[in-house]
Amino acid sequence: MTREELYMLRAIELAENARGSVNPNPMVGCVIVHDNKIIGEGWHQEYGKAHAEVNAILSVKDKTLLANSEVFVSLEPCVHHGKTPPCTDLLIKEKVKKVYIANIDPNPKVQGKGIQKLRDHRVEVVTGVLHDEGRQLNRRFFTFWEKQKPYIILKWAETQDGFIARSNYDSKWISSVPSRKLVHKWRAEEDAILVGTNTAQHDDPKLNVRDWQGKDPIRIVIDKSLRLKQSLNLFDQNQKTICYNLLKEEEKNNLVYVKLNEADFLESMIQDLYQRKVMSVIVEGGASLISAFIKLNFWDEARVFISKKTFGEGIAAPVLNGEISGEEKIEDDLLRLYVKTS
Ligand code: AOF
Ligand code: ZN
Repeated sequence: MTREELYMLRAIELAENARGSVNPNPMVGCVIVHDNKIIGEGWHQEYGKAHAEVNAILSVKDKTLLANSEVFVSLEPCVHHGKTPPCTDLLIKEKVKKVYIANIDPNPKVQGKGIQKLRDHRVEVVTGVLHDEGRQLNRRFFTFWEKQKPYIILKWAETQDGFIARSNYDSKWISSVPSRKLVHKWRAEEDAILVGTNTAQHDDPKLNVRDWQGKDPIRIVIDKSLRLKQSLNLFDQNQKTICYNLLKEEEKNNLVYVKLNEADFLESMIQDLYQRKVMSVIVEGGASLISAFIKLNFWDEARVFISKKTFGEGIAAPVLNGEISGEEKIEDDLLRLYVKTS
């Protein structure tokens, strides 16, 4: 690893601190180096608050060192007046010597303009340092802007013999306790969590974060003919909930009903979520909803728990033709991770 990559790795590590706190903004980290020593570090900590570069500059004790320093930032510095003033202006004002960037910001308000402005002001710019790592870190953000849709994660647990539930829809409990805890961590990392009608009816899930510390995601439920009982946990209004259906459009407090057409139901639901700036969705079932996402090629990543239990009969688990990107043992379960290749 080169020295530039090493400093960028630190910037990416700092960015990671913001997981779950800055959506729909990207996670960004920044390291300031003078004479081969790190003199400042920062990251974008909270949506709407100071960007990584601002926090890194604030952390520098001797501000006179900024002129002639090198700045390593995981995303191209912004040029727009958003919730905060442009970071490029700050870097130019502080007369930093060189800026290293992992990725160009795909947000059309920036998209190369930050790099151009720095160069126009004689700040040297190097791009693409740990490019792949930067894209992996902010894969939700890149998908959101480049494909104009939320990043979609499919998640399910299946038995050794390939069932996701028994024929009576009973699916408790296929995966182990540590696996279920991990799912709560995942919930806190995504903007929204989606279930279909059968899962809502049979499991009566709360879809909140209980076994982990973090924010609750937006709950999304599909209930085409509005047959779900209002007494279900999903409708308790404790969390923002969107119910996609074919019949009514309504908004009361935390509960939003959105009416869609049958013909392109899932496509328009995804489009609506994009418009609402939902950057990522974790789909927690059931089998037919997950299979529909697979059929439409609407997924980006899948996380499958394979338990040692067997059911012998039941509802078949979805079948995925993705590339296995990793496997991990979690107590008695095998967690298999898939990424979409095309
Ligand atoms: C940076 N450094 O640390 C981040 C950037 O509404 P605002 O002002 O917070 O702007 C959000 C946009 O700014 C976001 O969509 C992305 O393009 C960029 N994020 N840029 O220079 C940062 N978080
Ligand atoms: Zn900025």
